[in-house]
Amino acid sequence: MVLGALGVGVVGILTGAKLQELTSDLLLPVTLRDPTGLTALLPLAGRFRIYSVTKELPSRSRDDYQLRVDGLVARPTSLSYGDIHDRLPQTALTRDFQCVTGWRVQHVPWIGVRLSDVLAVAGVMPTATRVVFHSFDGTYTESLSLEQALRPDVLVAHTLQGQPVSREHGGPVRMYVAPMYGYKSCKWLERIELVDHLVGDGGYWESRGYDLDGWVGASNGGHDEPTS
Ligand SMILES: Nc1nc2c(c(=O)[nH]1)N[C@H]1C(S)=C(S)[C@@H](COP(=O)(O)O)O[C@H]1N2
Ligand SMILES: [Mo]
Repeated sequence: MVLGALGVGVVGILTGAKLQELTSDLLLPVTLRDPTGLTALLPLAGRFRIYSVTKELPSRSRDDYQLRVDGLVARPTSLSYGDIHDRLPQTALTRDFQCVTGWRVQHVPWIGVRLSDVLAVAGVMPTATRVVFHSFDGTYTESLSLEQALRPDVLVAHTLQGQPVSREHGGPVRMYVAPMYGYKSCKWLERIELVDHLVGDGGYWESRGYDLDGWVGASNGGHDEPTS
């Protein structure tokens, strides 16, 4: 199903409040994000590393891009880049980005659609308990519990630091799971699958020893659940 066919349902979830949040976040002056200006002077601090577990960086044009939402949903859905960028409600978030290997980028602004808004389009069936993310690199997977997936700080992201998410960073569309370490945010996202069980260990890095729940902690907006 394409988004246009949904008509009234989609209009119903577009709200002025979300656009306001977007505007005010983007208008935050740079000086407020880095009051001393010192962060920018440290050579390696504040820089993203580019990660891919596959040899080549995958590539997909915005025109060819489709995000499938399937599994235990009422309406298996395919969203275009335009659906994600223009037709679904937009949410902006500014948080630190942190990798378990120790690097961290502070105050990174993202724009995208809340995963909860994407899931609402497809209609999650009552039997679903987990959400699996598939990358078009053909290898990487990640997952969240349904409760984690419905948090307001979990985005299907198209914009990073004011620019379209680049190929290196997992564009045209990637996950951004703000309260968790970077490995929970699947790059080159092509499919969101609703399931009723833990699939394997829960993800690529989970199979290599990382925690299933990758909470960063209070520095990233905090969370209400204990780390398991
Ligand atoms: N498909 C895919 N997604 C991925 C990864 C990857 O190798 N492949 N690495 C993860 C890890 S460990 C981190 S820290 C972030 C890094 O995002 P970046 O490459 O945009 O800095 O992406 C995460 N998502
Ligand atoms: Mo990472």
